[in-house]
Amino acid sequence: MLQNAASPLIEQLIFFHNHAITILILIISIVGFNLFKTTTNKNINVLILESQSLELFWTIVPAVILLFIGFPSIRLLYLLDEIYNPLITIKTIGHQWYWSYEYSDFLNVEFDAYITPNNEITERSFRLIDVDNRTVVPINTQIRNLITAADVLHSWTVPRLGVKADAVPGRLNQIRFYVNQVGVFFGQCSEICGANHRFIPISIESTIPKQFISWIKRL
Ligand SMILES: [Cu+2]
Repeated sequence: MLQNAASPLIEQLIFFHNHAITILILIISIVGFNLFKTTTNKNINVLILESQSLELFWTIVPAVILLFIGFPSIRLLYLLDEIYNPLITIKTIGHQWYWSYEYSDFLNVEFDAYITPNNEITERSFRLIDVDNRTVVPINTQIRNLITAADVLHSWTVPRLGVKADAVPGRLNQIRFYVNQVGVFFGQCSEICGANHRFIPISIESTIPKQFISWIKRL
């Protein structure tokens, strides 16, 4: 099941997913119904096998359906790739096995995020999915994330924000997100990166800009 959207783009992606599934269900129902009809009725076979207009119909209609899937899909593809006037840039580096973050817009703001060990769990943290240093971002702000890795391939993923980008050593990948609600959003490394691949979660905490600034000052 898809998690609730926390950014406009993943909202659009979920909407597109539902749109495509609706078309899929319609096709399966209509084709299934006709298959059943033609295999159980002897006379209808003659009608279907010798009908020119029917052939024309089932060539054109799927082409039109493909356009209805293709155009929204291409629109989203380009929207996801667009970096629109980011206010903050975060640099994310994947390591075996932790993530490190740099806020290059501020002086000396960089930290490592390791998974919270089970014996350090409090009522404010989450088991096996939370980190010791959460990545704090302000809400309603365009944020650019530059992603790379120091050793092997990793993948930085946060489902509720609709972001997933490979962290490749020697290469800088770029994504953006816009969090439209206050909260903590979790993700996990999505590229097998070794023995502790499962133990490098991602937690993004979004707050109001005032709290974000006091967090930056405390670092
Ligand atoms: Cu991994």
